[in-house]
Amino acid sequence: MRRATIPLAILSVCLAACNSGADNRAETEANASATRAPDGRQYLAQPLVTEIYTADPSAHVFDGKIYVYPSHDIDAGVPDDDLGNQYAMRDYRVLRMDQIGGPVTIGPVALDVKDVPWASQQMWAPDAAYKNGTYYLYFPARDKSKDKNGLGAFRIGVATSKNPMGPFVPEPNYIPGSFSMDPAVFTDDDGTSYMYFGGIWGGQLQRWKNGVYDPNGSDTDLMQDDQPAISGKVVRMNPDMKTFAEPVRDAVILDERGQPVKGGDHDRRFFEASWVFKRGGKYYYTYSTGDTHFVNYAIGDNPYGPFIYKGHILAPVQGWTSHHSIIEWNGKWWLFYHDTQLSNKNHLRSAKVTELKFNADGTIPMINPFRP
Ligand code: FUB
Repeated sequence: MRRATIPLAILSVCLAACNSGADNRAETEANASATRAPDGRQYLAQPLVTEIYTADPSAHVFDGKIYVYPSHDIDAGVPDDDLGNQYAMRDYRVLRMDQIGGPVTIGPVALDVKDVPWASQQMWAPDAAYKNGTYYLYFPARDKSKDKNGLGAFRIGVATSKNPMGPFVPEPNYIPGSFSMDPAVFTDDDGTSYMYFGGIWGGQLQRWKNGVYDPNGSDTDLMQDDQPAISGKVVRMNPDMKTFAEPVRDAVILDERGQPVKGGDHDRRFFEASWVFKRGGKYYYTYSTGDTHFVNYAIGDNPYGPFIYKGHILAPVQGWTSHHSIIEWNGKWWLFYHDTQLSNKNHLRSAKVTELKFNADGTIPMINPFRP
């Protein structure tokens, strides 16, 4: 992955913000007063928290409060590469707020990779769900196999808790039939839950064909520009919320002519970061385009798709990755996203939130993460 090239002056400070019950160790090395990007643009929003780095924010409303399940970025000293090895996260911490813009509580460690029997490393973007008194934390990590790069295959695990902040107890094995990364669980009005997941390049989706993994497979999708793009995945969950109810399906994105978006169409093709929400009876499938750094949306009539491509939701943020979630709260819609404002390093990101608006026809005006 692309390396950030513009260094910031380093000011190590304890950025004591709105935090209770959290580890107060300052992890950030940032200029606390930086409200402009290195190129002079002004950020649209400020980080939710500054004591720790948080990314890939999956937001939910549970019992009237807003909970955010982010990746917990750390600096493991791993250089940037196209496989994402620099994203060497080891645990999860949950954020809680009573209202958007209010104080944010950082929870204690909710799950540590050392407590997950099947996982070796890289606790990437998680999500959460609630059902019948139990909270479910879904998380990707590499298993203990070795591919051509000496790295494990990504799988998706689940852990449970009676408390939305955790701690979560992991199942001994990953979800049977799961693979790749970036799980996002959407629960429809009838109570049926679906998991959307997958990512190409470092997320390994291109190595999976008909349910079989090739540990020597390609590290990118660049070999199939003229073919239909590799699709993200969707699968219905069993009522136990720990297993898949059916074989995994493709979440296909079609262009305006009803043709599958092509692999070479990097402004539109799926890369990672699935998130689905429902509005006006329509299913909005949202995702990141990876190497072109957009968050996009496509609309379908049912949870499986196909989804018709509509446009960009979020223009490129500062940093290589873009990953988001969308919730309705207090009569408005909100986009949670991340950027590298506090570090200017691709792997040390900060979650943010801003309002998401809709046009009368259900389309979404693109958000610029910088002020005009
Ligand atoms: O945080 C690690 C990876 O970076 C996520 O899983 C991707 O979505 C990207 O944000």
